[in-house]
Amino acid sequence: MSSPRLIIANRNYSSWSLRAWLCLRKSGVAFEEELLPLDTPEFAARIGDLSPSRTVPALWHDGRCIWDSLAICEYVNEQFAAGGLWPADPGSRALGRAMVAEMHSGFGHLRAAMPMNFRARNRAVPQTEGLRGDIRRMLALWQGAREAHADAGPWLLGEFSIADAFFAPVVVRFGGYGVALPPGLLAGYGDTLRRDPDFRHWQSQAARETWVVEADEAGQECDS
Ligand SMILES: N[C@@H](CCC(=O)N[C@@H](CS)C(=O)NCC(=O)O)C(=O)O
Repeated sequence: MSSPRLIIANRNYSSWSLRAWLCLRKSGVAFEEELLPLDTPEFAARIGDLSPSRTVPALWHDGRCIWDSLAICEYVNEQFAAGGLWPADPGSRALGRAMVAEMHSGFGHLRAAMPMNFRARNRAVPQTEGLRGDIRRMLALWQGAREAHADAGPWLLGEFSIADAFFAPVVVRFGGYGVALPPGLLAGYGDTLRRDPDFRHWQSQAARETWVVEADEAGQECDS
């Protein structure tokens, strides 16, 4: 078996890359990374050979290309984590999958108004009804998951799972856009992520990045 190779984009902006990368790290498998900076001639020149959808992340392994973040997380779970990136309990697993699917296809207002940017500090955006609704829904989703799994560990479903990989970028956004996590289980959940060594590793690499996409100033970095 060859070692997997993950194609990612800027660590500051690419939330979909972060999700796949976190799952690979948590699986413990050794993997290579190749970073293509968004909005650069290098990205335009290389992406067609590396990802059929022309998006990142893309995972290459044993001659296969998996080009979507959720499909990558599920592949990593099967191939390198012996299923350990989902809880053993079928109900918890189903909840996690529903949460991740909702993140992957929903939260349009939040994704449009609050793109992930590790550099963002105290950003203010118009508080539309749609955005407020997405934030309420997000917090309710997390609260329900934490309440049901508080005895099983500090992550959303107890132990770290794909759900945590999927919501990590939202914790980052809430930090940059001044959305406070309510005290108790959710504040604790934010702390769990921010203290996690793998998350911190990504964050410290993001801090060393120098590329800035033009959209950064306008808050339109990446559909994340
Ligand atoms: N549904 C895809 C979305 C991936 C996506 O949109 N990635 C962005 C970077 S975060 C991208 O590659 N954009 C390409 C571009 O802007 O040219 C997934 O989950 O992997």
